Amino acid sequence: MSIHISRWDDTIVALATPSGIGAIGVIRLSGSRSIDIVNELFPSKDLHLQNSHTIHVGFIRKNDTDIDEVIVSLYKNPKSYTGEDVVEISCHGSPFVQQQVIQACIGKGARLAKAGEFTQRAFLNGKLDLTQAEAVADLISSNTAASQKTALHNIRGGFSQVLKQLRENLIQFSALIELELDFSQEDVEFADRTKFHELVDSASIVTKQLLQSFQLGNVIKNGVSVAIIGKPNAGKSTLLNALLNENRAIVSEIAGTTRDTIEEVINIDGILFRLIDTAGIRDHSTDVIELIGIEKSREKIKQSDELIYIFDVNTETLGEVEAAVALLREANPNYLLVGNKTDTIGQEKAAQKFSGEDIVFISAKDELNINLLKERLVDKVIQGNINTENTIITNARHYAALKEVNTSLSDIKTGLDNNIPGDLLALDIRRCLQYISEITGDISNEDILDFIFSKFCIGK
Ligand SMILES: Nc1nc2c(ncn2[C@@H]2O[C@H](COP(=O)(O)OP(=O)(O)OP(=O)(O)O)[C@@H](O)[C@H]2O)c(=O)[nH]1
Ligand SMILES: [Mg+2]
Repeated sequence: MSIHISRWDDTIVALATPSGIGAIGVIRLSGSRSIDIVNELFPSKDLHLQNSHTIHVGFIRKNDTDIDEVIVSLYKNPKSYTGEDVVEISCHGSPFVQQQVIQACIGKGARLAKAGEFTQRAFLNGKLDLTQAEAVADLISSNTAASQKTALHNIRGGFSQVLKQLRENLIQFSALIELELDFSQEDVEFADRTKFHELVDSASIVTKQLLQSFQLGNVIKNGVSVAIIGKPNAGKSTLLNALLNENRAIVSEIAGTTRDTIEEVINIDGILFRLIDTAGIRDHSTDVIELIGIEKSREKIKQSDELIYIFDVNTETLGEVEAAVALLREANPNYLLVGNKTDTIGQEKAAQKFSGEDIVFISAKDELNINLLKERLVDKVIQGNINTENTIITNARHYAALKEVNTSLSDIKTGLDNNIPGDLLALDIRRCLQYISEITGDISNEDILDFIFSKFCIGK
């Protein structure tokens, strides 16, 4: 395994807080010279004489001029984020002051950090494994409660723990098989095949669960697109406005009001939903612009993660709803039926008229049952199994490697069923281990590492 040790002698510096004006800005240094460098700029105290994990107030001074009054925090290796000597300078939040402090550090021999370099060093020093390091990037960019929770769970090593268990079991078995091979003359079996069968089965189950969680993970990370579709005048735009709680889309009694799609984002229970109001679909329209809109609506039906099919409980018949359901099943089975305008005929009568279908009855105009609809939208995404305490895959790289793990586990299973010789079995197990290790970074190549860490922001 080759690792860029060469640039390790450098001491790196970067602004660790977002650039721009804030109450404070934190400048972080990491590397063997970080204490030296800050010490030269900090006449108030000799930082070399201070204990790790202490903070110190004083001035940063460059060429006999005070730049700012700051607080310096010391973290001596190995007990720091990167595992190296780390110094953090909390200065006042003006970008000008921050730049001056950074420039002063560079003047004393620090180098500006590259994106993700702090976390990369943490990984290379064994402070984090790759899944944890990637979770740091996810946490920084998380914009909902759910994505934050998942990322935090993985930083704490949730995913790594599951993989570690898997890996240990396989290694144990593979060691026994290798031992068997050493005694191949004697025709002994150290490794209990039945027990291993069970182990592989349970590993497959875990892997499959993780693979399935990817869809949910994607949702947590990227949000769910929901197209609101239905006939003209069904109340699609009124519903969009009710869900958003604002008058975003034009509503009118004229059929064909919405001609272009309108997209807005809402956060329900920590999940981002991208709502798309569409042009009502009707078979006969002579309006060219409306026809283009209808074409767009048809596209959205196929592309979106979820559909809301909304209809007017007064004008639509049960037969028409059933016909729509048949079409939806084919186009995009992830739909929710919404009966609108119940304020006119009442909930009960509406329920009677459309009994037999699973429908959420609402009045978009009076904002009746809008919260119930929101709950149903969330339920549909998570299908009862979102619990961010569980391990959820949100990362495409992990997903790809897990798929390989899954394949090699089935190969092992097939091998066991066919009683293949131990040396072949050992090969399959090693391949499986290889993929598991790729995820955690126990085996990694430079390209993968560079790719992962380049996605971080500077200062992390
Ligand atoms: N009584 C009643 N009227 C509603 C309700 N929701 C919408 N409407 C009315 O139905 C008409 C059409 O509403 P829109 O929201 O524009 O319908 P749309 O589905 O977006 O229509 P297009 O954009 O033309 O396809 C308007 O006059 C609304 O005020 C409701 O819950 N109850
Ligand atoms: Mg509309």
